[in-house]
Amino acid sequence: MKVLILGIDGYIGFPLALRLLDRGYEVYGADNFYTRRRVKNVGSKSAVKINSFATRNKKLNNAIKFYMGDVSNPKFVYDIIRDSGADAIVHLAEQRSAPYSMISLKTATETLDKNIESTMNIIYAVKDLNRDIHIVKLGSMGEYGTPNIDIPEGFLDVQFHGRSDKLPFPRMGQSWYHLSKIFDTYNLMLANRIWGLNVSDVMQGVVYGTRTPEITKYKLFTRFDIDQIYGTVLNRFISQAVIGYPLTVYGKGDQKRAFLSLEDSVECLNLILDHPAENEYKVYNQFDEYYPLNYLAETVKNRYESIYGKKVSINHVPNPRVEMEDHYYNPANQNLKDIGYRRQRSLEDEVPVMIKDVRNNINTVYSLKNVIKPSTNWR
Ligand code: USQ
Repeated sequence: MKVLILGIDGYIGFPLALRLLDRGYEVYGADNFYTRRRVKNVGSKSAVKINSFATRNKKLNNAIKFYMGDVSNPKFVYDIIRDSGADAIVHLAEQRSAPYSMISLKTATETLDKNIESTMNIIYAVKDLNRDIHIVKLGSMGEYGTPNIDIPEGFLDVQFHGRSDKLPFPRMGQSWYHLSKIFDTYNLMLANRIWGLNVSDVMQGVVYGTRTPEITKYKLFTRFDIDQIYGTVLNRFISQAVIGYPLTVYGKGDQKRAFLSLEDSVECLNLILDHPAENEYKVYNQFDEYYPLNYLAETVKNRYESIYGKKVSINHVPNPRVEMEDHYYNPANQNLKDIGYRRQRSLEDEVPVMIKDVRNNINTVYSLKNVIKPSTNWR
């Protein structure tokens, strides 16, 4: 199978490429190195050292056929889909930071424009060039927000005034980034309805981790961001513990979010590629487990203290975001289990491995101390 990974230089794109190469897929990839530039612009960089994409690909004997370009450019998207002859496209090439989208009008509209355009470019190119292509699109668990009822996978059985229907579950994202993913969801749903495109829309939770078996095998790391714009919560907590910085829990810390390890993310995407949507728009809630943030902070603290004997403190900083800090949360993830997903790595397995990898890059983490403190305020 030929798979085209858009955003192949990214946190998930690169380990996914390694996994697919190892499993015998033909891997094509595109990137414009936007994340590297944007992270540099906020004074940061990957806390785990990574080489350029070209150097990493060279170590793989250039096994990845690479296209340099921007997926918000329709001609580029048409050209690479035609040239690769891909059977499946994994779209990981959107602006992926909620805080970035909340900095200003400019970053909000940039996020909305670029993200929506890129998905529309894929939809139209697939419709025009080859409607058999399986589109695997990365959405977000954050599209649903935190409703006071269970969260199903995309759709809800509704009874109203004596009639019933299966309708899209209400989306109540809490940043312009999450809103951009919601627009993608509706655009993909329509593309399936009118042209029968094969879509797997992946509502992914927060990913954590530094490794997959292939990263270890090839000694080729993926990026690992820890700054207040691009770093996600557990990756930040680990780095904070390593340099003796108090863990920055935003607000009360009883916010619940869905999480999965990098290894599980790659495993799930591989499974979805092996089970293509056929003339359907299918939603996967992609996560392993959900936790309150306080549980994550306590886990990092306890593991660090017990392994290294150094004290870790937890600081409940004023929440820079507008979000509920204590709420009901019960999302389903049966669709992945139905195609064979079983947890590969638990939080408890992964935390010590992450601590070790981050400690091996401790000087870089110290050098990024100034970009850890949250300064992007939703209000
Ligand atoms: N948080 C802290 N301390 C921190 C950083 C974050 O308490 O130092 C809290 C946030 O307030 C939030 C939660 O942790 O309640 C998650 O924040 P995050 O920065 O780890 O993740 P988020 O902004 O939600 O976005 C990330 C990815 C995004 C993906 C999303 C999945 O950047 O691409 O779509 O996770 S989800 O969270 O399910 O929407």
